[in-house]
Amino acid sequence: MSNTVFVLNGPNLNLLGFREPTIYGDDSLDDIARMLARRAEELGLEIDMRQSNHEGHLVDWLHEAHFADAKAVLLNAGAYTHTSVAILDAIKSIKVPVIEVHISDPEMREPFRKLSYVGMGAVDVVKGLGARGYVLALEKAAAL
Ligand code: CA2
Repeated sequence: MSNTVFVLNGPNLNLLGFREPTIYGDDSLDDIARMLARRAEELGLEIDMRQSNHEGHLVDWLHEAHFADAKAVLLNAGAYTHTSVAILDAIKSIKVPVIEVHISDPEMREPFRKLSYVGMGAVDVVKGLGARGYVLALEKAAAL
């Protein structure tokens, strides 16, 4: 197994730090990447972080994590969390453990965010902790 942790981010998360700070906070995805890089160095891990607005990219990257023998995937699939059977099937088809991450707590929001297809395949979830939830998820990945 490699020491690389894939951090995959779904639709609209490229806007983090620029819009809706009351829900998602002030940190941008680049800020989160810097936090993760610092902690990863302490933990002896490598980070491969990506973002896409396209569902199929997330499916392809989950497969890539498998073929790269990644240690874990931290996955914030954005709104695809609540809709994508394709992403659930991809999670189930790989042997790399996936940790679901959300900045907000979807369960405390609109009813349609209560269902998580990602959660049906993930080994763990970190939600509602803002950007630092990614760091906690990395620590969980390190302990797997
Ligand atoms: O809380 C999370 O991390 C979410 O995955 C964010 C998704 C939402 O659909 C999920 O229910 C929970 C939405 C990401 C949208 O990101 C934006 C960031 C800044 C401004 C607007 C949208």
